[in-house]
Amino acid sequence: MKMLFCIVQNEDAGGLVTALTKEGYRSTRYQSHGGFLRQGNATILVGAPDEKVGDVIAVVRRSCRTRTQYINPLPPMMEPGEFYMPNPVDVQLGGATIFVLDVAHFEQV
Ligand code: 2BA
Repeated sequence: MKMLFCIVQNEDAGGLVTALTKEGYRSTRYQSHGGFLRQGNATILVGAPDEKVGDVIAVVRRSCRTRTQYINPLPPMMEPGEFYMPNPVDVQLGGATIFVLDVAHFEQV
């Protein structure tokens, strides 16, 4: 058995959980935050048999899309009297970041 950690954008999380459920996969949704942008995203945990990992990833691929986000970089160190006009830079987000881990033991009691 494997555990998939799928980090996705909030906008895609609801649709992904719905699609997984429709395909017969159970999932758990966590609210999480990215370390770089410090913005909310969602982490979806999916426990699945080894042979279904590709299928789960296909569902994630169908449900999540890439978006561009514009951010203002931090201002540089400046001397008094200098003026800084930030130029927004674009950052590509997603579709999804997926980690697949081996599950040593699984049981429901
Ligand atoms: P964030 O850490 O907020 O990163 C958001 C986006 O910023 C990333 O999109 C990437 O395009 C960019 N980015 C991240 N770190 C960067 C850096 N050091 N330099 C330049 N650009 C950087 P994604 O790659 O699609 O990642 C989306 C979210 O997935 C991340 O949000 C983070 O929450 C998670 N993630 C991605 N890679 C991870 C990893 N290796 N370990 C744990 N979480 C990861």
